[in-house]
Amino acid sequence: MKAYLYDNLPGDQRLPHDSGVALSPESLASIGVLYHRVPSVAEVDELASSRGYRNRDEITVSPAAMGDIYEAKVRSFFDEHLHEDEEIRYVRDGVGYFDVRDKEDRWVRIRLERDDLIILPAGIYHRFTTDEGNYVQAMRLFKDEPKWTPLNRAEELDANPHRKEYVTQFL
Ligand code: KMT
Ligand code: NI
Repeated sequence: MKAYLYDNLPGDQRLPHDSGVALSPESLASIGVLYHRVPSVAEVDELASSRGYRNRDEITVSPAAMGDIYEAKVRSFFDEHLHEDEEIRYVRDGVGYFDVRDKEDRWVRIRLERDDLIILPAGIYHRFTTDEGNYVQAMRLFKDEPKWTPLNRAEELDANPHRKEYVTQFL
């Protein structure tokens, strides 16, 4: 895992966009984003059951796995959004970038590779992309029914109870 401020320069979303300003796991925790390196699925099982998670799936994001829709999928994951549930993402292979908004509404880029696990709180604005390798395999874990619905950033969402809770707790 490596976290840093996103450079906001033009160029493909899959480039590193590393501004050179590194961020610590503690600063991620201050916005509710928890990082763990988890070398075995057995330890993920423990973490998941201790936090009340009951569902999971595995997704491979790559041209080989997705075919013609790959480019469109990668673009849609990169639309800024939030979810109404906390969720865990656990990278099994390849590389993925999660970008999350910090307290100043800047993008923080979090580079995840094999055995990196991240817990995103409900209500945090974020987006996702593969890197130039165009390949990531990840486990997605949910507390209840898989609720994938991304809610795209919008002013109306300021009134969303999950967003309000996040803002109260972390921003
Ligand atoms: C999310 O929440 O944005 C995603 O799950 C993106 C794809 S999972 C590697
Ligand atoms: Ni999401």
